[in-house]
Amino acid sequence: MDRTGERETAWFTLYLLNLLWATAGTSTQTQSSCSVPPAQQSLVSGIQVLMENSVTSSAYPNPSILIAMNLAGAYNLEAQKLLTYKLMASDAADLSVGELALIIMALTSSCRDPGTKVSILQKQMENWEPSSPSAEALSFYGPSLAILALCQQNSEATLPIAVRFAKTVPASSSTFDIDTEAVMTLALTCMYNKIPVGSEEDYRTLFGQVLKEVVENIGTRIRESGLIGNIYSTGLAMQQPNKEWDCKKTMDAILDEIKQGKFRNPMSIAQILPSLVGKTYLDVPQVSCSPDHEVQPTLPSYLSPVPTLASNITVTYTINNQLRGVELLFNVTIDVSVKNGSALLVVLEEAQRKNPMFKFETTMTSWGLMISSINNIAENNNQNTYWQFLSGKTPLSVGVAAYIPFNHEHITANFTRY
Ligand code: B12
Ligand SMILES: *[C@@H]1O[C@H](CO)[C@@H](O)[C@H](O)[C@H]1NC(C)=O
Ligand SMILES: *[C@@H]1O[C@H](CO)[C@@H](O)[C@H](O)[C@H]1NC(C)=O
Ligand SMILES: *[C@@H]1O[C@H](CO)[C@@H](O)[C@H](O)[C@H]1NC(C)=O
Ligand SMILES: *[C@@H]1O[C@H](CO)[C@@H](O)[C@H](O)[C@H]1NC(C)=O
Repeated sequence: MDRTGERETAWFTLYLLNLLWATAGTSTQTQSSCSVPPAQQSLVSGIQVLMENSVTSSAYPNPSILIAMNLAGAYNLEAQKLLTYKLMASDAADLSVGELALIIMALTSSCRDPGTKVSILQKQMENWEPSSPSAEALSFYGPSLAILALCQQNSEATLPIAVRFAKTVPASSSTFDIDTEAVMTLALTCMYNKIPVGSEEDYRTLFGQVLKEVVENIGTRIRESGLIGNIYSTGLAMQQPNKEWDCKKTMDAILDEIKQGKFRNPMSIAQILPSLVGKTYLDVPQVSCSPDHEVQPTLPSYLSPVPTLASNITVTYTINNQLRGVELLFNVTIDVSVKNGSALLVVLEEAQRKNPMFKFETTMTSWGLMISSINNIAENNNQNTYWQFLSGKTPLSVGVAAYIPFNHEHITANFTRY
């Protein structure tokens, strides 16, 4: 579809965007109604400390954590330094466009020059194209991060890349997940705000139209509880500058989830923290790097460890592949006994110990361990296949290292497509 011809909608789009976006667009302010109440501040500093303390010399160097701590104001200056140096030393050749983009934003947020990483990412994005005409929505997450990072470094050079990107978006926009739409919104907002004065109006129409669709779609995913999508997409979704929604309700819902201990994974904290301190990824180029925060924050009491329970539970575990290799199809079930309170990962290990068919492999990622292969059937990015985990028929909302099964639960690992 040729969007540049849609002149009639152009005026409406501009009108709408002027309502939705701050015109200058350099820094985003959060409405005062949407800030964390003083009485709840310790919840926020509590998870920030948890996130910062996850940074060790042996841990996966996670750029999202550096971005979050710099936007919020780092407490742990050692962790900040360690992460900055590790990310500076990372080799761009081994990284996906999304990883590269996050590292560029992370180094920028630490006031470091990302150097050749920017030109490498730009080259990669010049050659980028969706894997197929009906490209999978999830495959836009990394490229959206890339447009955002490049826009912040050199918006003029990014313009042709972003135009091509925006033109590929509309066909599948209704199927996007909230996480992807949130990042896409940030990327296109950055581009929209940096269209050079006097350039063709068509850019505004193009970016404006896609933005309008995506922001409207995010609007339809605001739940009764105030969450946008699920709890782990809400942090990213809150960064979109649509001021129409009841931000206070969303904030209260998130603070409640934090109280319940749902934000222990450092990556989940890294994605929610900017919104809790009234910042977005659009603020990355404006971070001031003078040292602040010498004081250690007060910690809330909810972080006390869960007591370990002595009794064992039984978990039924099925591995199912109906997708790959006619002679390789399998659907096998095993009962395993594990200590009550164990993570699902322990169930997988116990199953593997009892029966070699349940052999599995993992990959380390920013979210933790991902199950990449079971019984020699491996996920494949080009074929959009992966191991999905379900409880009964419901997909799990966290990974195997975080999920705690209950007695007689039926967990399935199903090889499927996204
Ligand atoms: C794309 C995506 C996927 C793709 C990744 C492959 C691909 N080719 O892109 C697929 C479909 C495989 C996937 C699978 C799952 N995902 Co996913 N995924 C995402 C998404 C939208 C973007 C990730 C990304 O590209 N990041 C950018 C790159 C640059 O960063 P990265 O760290 O290198 O990215 C890698 C990791 O994110 C990893 N990954 C993706 N999802 C998950 C989930 C877990 C638990 C782990 C450990 C790793 C992991 O795959 C990425 C590519 O290698 C995020 C959204 C978000 N808010 O982060 C959700 C998200 C991370 N996924 C989530 C979940 C729950 C899952 C599943 C557990 C779902 C399930 N029921 O099976 C499975 C993993 C199961 C397993 N085998 O271990 C949740 C995690 C919540 C949490 N607190 O743990 C998120 C936040 C979505 C959400 N809002 O709920 N996912
Ligand atoms: C796989 O096994 C489970 C549990 O035994 C069963 O409910 C399911 O119908 C089977 N699925 C297929 C595709 O054979
Ligand atoms: C209890 O679970 C552990 C693994 O967590 C296992 O090693 C042990 O054998 C189980 N005990 C019984 C009685 O099944
Ligand atoms: C397992 O522990 C939970 C609390 O964490 C408890 O509610 C449940 O009854 C326990 N189950 C068994 C079988 O001991
Ligand atoms: C498991 O994956 C297969 C292949 O993609 C799919 O047809 C089936 O519906 C999935 N089962 C569940 C329970 O999601």
